Amino acid sequence: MNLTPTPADKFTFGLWTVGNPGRDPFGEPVRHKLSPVELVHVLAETGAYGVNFHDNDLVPIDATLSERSQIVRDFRAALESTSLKVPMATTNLFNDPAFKDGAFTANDPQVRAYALHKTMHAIDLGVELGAEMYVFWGGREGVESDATKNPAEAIKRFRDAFNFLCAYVRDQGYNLKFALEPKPNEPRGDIYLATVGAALAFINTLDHPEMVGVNPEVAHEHMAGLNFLHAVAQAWEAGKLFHIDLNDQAFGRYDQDFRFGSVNLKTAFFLVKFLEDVGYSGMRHFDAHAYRTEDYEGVKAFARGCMRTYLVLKEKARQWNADPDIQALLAEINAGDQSAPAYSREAAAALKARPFDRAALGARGLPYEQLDQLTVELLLGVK
Ligand code: DIG
Ligand code: MN
Ligand code: MN
Repeated sequence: MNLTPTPADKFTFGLWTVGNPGRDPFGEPVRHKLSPVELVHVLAETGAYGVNFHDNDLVPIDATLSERSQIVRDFRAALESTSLKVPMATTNLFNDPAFKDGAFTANDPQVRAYALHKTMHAIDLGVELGAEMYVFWGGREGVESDATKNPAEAIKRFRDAFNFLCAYVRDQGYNLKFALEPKPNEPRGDIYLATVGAALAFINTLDHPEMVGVNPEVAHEHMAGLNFLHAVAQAWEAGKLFHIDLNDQAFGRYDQDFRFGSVNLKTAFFLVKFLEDVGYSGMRHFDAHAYRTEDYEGVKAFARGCMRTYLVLKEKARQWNADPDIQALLAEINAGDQSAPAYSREAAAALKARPFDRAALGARGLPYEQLDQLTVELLLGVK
């Protein structure tokens, strides 16, 4: 089995992933900071296709214009020497204290204006380096107390911001799409647009919904206790799976952002199988970071592990699709005319008049235990 990543796999990582110094709410950094240029070389060494960034991962928030220019020149040179691409960019609207009450949904209109200001400059930076996808994760867009904000007003503020930024991108003539990344909580007590479903409903209320999709993250739907594949499938079916954040996460825990497939192998398998079966052509972005125990060799092992597990599961999906026992059970399960009934008055009358043997419908055995066991044995390598 070939487990060496290629550009065709479109594996990408954010600077903030392999560059995570290992700080957590209860401990100081365990790794020295690497520069964006050094991180590009780390990712190139592991075989990644692309590198993404928040504006301030690359350009410090208080950098001068000349410092910005030098940083961009150095970064661009590293991209050229490694052939790494920048498919996606995003804005850090969560670190700076100015955003402590949110960015686009903050009660202070000056903060909301500053968030638009910062995002437009960050969009310019992303486009300058080749990004065609722009992610919005609203880490601070929420509340600890609903006494502080009317949630319907917050949604209106979100809509005003995204309508303004879509108009900016159109006005600039940028080839750029937006991907909203939901999360139910953390760092805020509750975050608005908490799930993929909420984000999909919101997108339909925008002036230019065609420009906006979603960036589902495994950990975030798991934090909400949801089936990640179902969220991804709904986004895909709606033509809104613009990007995806792959990682792993135990249910009912803080945002762990673990290495892809390191917690729920079976759910990771069904996800990879879906993405490959439907021909998802977007980036496979690993928004995860290494354990705090690791040095930079461990960080590289983390990055390789994300990509290797994806490739193993991609091969397992091919085997699943080719397995005669599995396919025979699927044929049995899906027997009969699966076409949707077209409505007509006659069809409705005939269906209402049609007799059904309800007992027989309920008595039919479905070989799901066999099918799932075959899947498990294929994943365990005994099939
Ligand atoms: C967290 O899951 C968020 C931030 O890391 C970033 O804004 C976004 C990009 O994938 N994911
Ligand atoms: Mn996360
Ligand atoms: Mn993410």
